[in-house]
Amino acid sequence: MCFVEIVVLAGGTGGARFLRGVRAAAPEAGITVVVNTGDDVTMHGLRICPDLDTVMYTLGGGIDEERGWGRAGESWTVKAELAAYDADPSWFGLGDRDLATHLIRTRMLDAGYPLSAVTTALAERWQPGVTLLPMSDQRVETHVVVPDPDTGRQRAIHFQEWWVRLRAAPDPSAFVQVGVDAALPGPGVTEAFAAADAVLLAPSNPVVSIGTILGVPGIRAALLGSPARIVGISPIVGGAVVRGMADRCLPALGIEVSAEGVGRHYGARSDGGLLDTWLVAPDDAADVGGVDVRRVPLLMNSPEATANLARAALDAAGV
Ligand code: FO1
Repeated sequence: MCFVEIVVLAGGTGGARFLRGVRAAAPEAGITVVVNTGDDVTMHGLRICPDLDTVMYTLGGGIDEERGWGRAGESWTVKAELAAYDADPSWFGLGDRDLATHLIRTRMLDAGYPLSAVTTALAERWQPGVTLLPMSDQRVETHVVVPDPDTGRQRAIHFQEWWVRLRAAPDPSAFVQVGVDAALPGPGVTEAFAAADAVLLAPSNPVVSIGTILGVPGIRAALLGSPARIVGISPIVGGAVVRGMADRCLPALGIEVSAEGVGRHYGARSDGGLLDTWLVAPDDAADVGGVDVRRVPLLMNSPEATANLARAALDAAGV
């Protein structure tokens, strides 16, 4: 195989796992990951980038496999000390090892380095084997519109508060990307799509991960202008999410919680949508007009299964 350039759009845990499969299925390829930064949050004065860290740790061998986020072998001493001071927020899991990443990132951002440069610097240690590109160097934060428990009035809270403190319990009526209008595609993002031989939409949250990336002005057009085929992998299997809470996000956009619903939401590239091919689980129906739908095992429950899934996606992309 000649040198192949693969571009993957990804969010957190599911996207990171899928990327391990892509790396295994195409060890000679150049892999560039455009990562969602809408989940980013500032807490205790530190800038935290959950999806960038989850991909970096997962591919760098530092992830806590069971949680799917944060560092393996973690301890929570600082978190306990903060709680002892009643320092809010105490509901977010800041691990001692993980804190080093946030301290370095915050120091570099404060020194004026853009997030993309910070990400490159952090990845030096972890050697993820892929190029990590934040979707934007400008801050874009996902906020969730939910009814206020006391007044019932709609109010926007940060995604992390909804996702972690409230466990996505309140029904969201909308997701807002704060700052997106002033955001530009991160350095290297549009170039990556132009040079791509394959573009993959990882089985990440279609609303707050894939949707947030594509909401950055210029990214959707760059994606659709790519010479590569665009292959998506359904994050919904058998009408349910495999992991995460995409099922709590989809209804807010009127998207059916099914492989077919998400496929139709992404739409056919020939019709102004995103997809050339849509991969769904063997038992899932997915009649998505204008899209090549293929049934493949989607459960990433072993390195082999994950590599096979990635290989199926790359086959569909023709690489
Ligand atoms: N997810 C949780 O469910 N609980 C947490 O306390 C938590 C802390 C956390 C800290 C750092 C980090 O990088 C991720 C963390 N996550 C936590 C996951 C995070 O909320 C989600 O992974 C993404 O934002 C969605 O993909």
